[in-house]
Amino acid sequence: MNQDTPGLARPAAGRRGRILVVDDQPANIVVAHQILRERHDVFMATNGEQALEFCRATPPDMLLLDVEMPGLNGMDVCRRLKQDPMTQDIPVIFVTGLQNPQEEVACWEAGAADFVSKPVTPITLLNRVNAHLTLKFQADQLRVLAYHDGLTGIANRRNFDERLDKAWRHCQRARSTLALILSDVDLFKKYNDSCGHHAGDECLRQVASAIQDQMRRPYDLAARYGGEEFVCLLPETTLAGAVTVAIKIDAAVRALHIQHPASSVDVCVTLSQGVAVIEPDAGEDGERLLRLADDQLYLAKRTGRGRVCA
Ligand code: GH3
Ligand code: MG
Ligand code: MG
Ligand code: MG
Ligand code: MG
Repeated sequence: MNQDTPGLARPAAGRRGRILVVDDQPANIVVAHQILRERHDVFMATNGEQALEFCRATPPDMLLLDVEMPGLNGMDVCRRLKQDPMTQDIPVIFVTGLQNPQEEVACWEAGAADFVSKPVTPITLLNRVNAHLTLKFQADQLRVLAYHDGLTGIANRRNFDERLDKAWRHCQRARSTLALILSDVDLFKKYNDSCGHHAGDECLRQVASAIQDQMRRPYDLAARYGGEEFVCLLPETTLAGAVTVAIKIDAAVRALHIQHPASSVDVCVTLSQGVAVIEPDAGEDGERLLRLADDQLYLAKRTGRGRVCA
């Protein structure tokens, strides 16, 4: 089937999907591959364990899943995918020879996005796949928009709030410390006044990127906290470790050499930073950690700006 086949729906932006076809009978995989390969990248697994492993290692955009397989059956696979935050958003279309309504109910309950019955009609399979891929791509795009700052592209406040909650609980369980850095651009109102808002926006983009570059571990998060204020969340980090990161951020921002003609701190843009660390306690949430870091930030401002206080 080519692009112009009548009745053929196109997925969002004509993007190719990564589709995992899971079936214990290789002949069924071959049929699906022939139908999908022109528009999508098709991967295959011949049992449930293989499918789960593939999804955890390199999450596909969609699964076409056989119901009856030896070992883990399709419903088991679907249930497990839906339980894991890493894989729960992957749509699952069951490809089934079942005629039994109770089994259909069980598939929906396991988290199916849709059904296609065997033997498959090529255009029906392709249209179902394209329709669900479109939804998946749009949902992915919405998540990116909802969790990232429009100006700088780094994580936004909502993203940070959710991650702070998770990191708090993680460090509480692991009995480790959680560190936080608040970084505020010095005399930024004056920067805007002397260089213009457009330059101000560009300055924030560069500062955000310099801060982001200092996040070296997968669980570290840099976010725009608001206005000209940024926050870094560093799980399982000591105060000394976090201060080291703050000093690197300070150096990286100075190294941008963004001229600040109205600054009394330096000839170029600088940050004031407050660092705090806490051993998360069951009785509270991240608010206290934020307050502690904010107190240190205030101290950095009061004692001359362009410095790190902890
Ligand atoms: P301080 O050193 O005490 O932090 O002084 P400041 O001028 O940086 O702090 P203040 O809170 O007085 O001003 C922050 C300024 O940041 C004012 C606001 O217009 C500017 N700002 C906030 N968000 C943006 C933005 O998205 N783009 C631009 N260009 N400016 C912004
Ligand atoms: Mg089978
Ligand atoms: Mg400021
Ligand atoms: Mg302010
Ligand atoms: Mg501020």
